[in-house]
Amino acid sequence: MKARALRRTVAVLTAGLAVLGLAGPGLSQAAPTPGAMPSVGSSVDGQQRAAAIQQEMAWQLAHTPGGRQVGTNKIVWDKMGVELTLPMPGDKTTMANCAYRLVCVFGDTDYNNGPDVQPWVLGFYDCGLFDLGQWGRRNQASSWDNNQTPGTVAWIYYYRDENNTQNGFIQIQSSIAPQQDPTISWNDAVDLIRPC
Ligand SMILES: [Ca+2]
Repeated sequence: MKARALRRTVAVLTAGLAVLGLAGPGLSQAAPTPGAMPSVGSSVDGQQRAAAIQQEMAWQLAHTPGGRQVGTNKIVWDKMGVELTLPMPGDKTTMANCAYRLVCVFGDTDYNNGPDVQPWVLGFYDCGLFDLGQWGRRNQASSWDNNQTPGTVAWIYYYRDENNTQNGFIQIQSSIAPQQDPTISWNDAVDLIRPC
């Protein structure tokens, strides 16, 4: 094939793909880039919040591989034993939302009844050491609920130096189930959690 004919073929193919991409709703949407978490701004109404949740869900799935979306506002990482919920407009998350056998960390104080416009809940149901940075949520946690089997101890920590995690981490608090803390003593400082 001559160069000009090849160029024309490529151009036609490209145009065809562009048409295909624009033809179906959703296909033309840019894939979420796991860079910065989408921001909802300082003030949102219910409709804006619902749209922001959709954006944040897409961002979270791209940012933290291995998750599967199980509802409008919930993602589960089965292999890690972790789930994330983004409260819907009007939702008031309470302690009761942290299911039995889970330890839950909330982005806002009072189990997300505080002032944050972009609240979240991470629930852990397996033992291990988890870096909240894996979900893009270091330095945000403000309350937590240890609803594991009675007597199970959980810990939260912060890194000595977030830019060099080789320097280790320090315990902020421990919790013996069932125990709830509406305000974590070091607000917006949690980097790591050990559910058990
Ligand atoms: Ca917070």
